[in-house]
Amino acid sequence: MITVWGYSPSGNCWKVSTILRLTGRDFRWVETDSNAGATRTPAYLARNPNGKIPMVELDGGEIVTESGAILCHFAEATPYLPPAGLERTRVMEWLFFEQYSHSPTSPSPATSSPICVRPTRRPNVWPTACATASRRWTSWKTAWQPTTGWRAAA
Ligand SMILES: N[C@@H](CCC(=O)N[C@@H](CS)C(=O)NCC(=O)O)C(=O)O
Repeated sequence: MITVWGYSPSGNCWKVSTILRLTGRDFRWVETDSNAGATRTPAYLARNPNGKIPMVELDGGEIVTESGAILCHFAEATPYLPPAGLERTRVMEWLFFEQYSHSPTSPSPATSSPICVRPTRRPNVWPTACATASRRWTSWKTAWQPTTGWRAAA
């Protein structure tokens, strides 16, 4: 079974549990309090030398880290990720924006709201790139969304 090492208050970890639920997968959650040093143990670092959560172990024992990569892995070939091409590139725009410009300055996960993006041309199709909301999300949505046809899904 898929195993997720995550910390419940973390938005990056919320993204992982969300895509697993959206795609109907069973998974085991190992609560891992990074504030209490749980990502600095030798056992954890042996699996993920970067010492961060979320971390996923696939059915075959492979380890996958980085929330955006994990989202894409589980969204592949599902309604939650467009096929290769410009619409997938739009998803990547959001994923990279979220990691570089949003996530590092977002408020605490406890005050954030979950969001996804999707193309308005295909309502109710391809909600993806789940992340945490903040004022930066609001400004991104105002400046970027009208020019691309993408909008917040939740
Ligand atoms: N780019 C990474 C960021 C992961 C990250 O920063 N995780 C935080 C919790 S949200 C963490 O593990 N912090 C503990 C630490 O850095 O020691 C991702 O998206 O997965």
